[in-house]
Amino acid sequence: DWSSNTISFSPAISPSNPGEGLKLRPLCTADFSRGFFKVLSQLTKTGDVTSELFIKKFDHMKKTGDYYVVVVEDTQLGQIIATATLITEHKFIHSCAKRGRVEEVVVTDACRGKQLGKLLVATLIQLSKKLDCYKTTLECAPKNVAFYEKFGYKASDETYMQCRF
Ligand code: 16G
Repeated sequence: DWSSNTISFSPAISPSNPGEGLKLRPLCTADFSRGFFKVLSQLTKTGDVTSELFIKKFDHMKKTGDYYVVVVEDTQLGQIIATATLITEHKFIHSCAKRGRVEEVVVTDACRGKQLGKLLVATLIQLSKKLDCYKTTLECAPKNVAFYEKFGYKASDETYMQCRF
């Protein structure tokens, strides 16, 4: 079973079968012209990113081996409709373990209600287990807490802090 017992999909979908006319796969450079940034812009400010800058960043991420950027493509339209990223952070602690970070989970507004967010997060949690991460964490808006709790995420007793520049 690819997903944990506590997560169920109705209708049944899976990474290899995400829904009619849809494909779940790793990000590729051609996705720049398939609206990848339009999807990201529904989460936060993306800034103006040229295809050159995108490719440079993509190549850097790929080289590290620690970035798992997945997308869902509407194959009919040739458009990206959802994305999520797993990053593995390397540690000396916990016997030189890895920590998983789930980032940039976004489903384009017109395509909500197809369980795609759930599918992406379940897929990345499964992947982080397979990669032997000792934990996986994320930050989210208060309105999304209930969504992530379904996967076993709990508010931590640690306080999330940030410095913004
Ligand atoms: C959310 C995202 C995070 C993203 C941030 C961007 C998830 C689970 N969390 O917290 O990955 O980096 O928004 O917000 O998708 P910012 O532009 O304010 O940094």
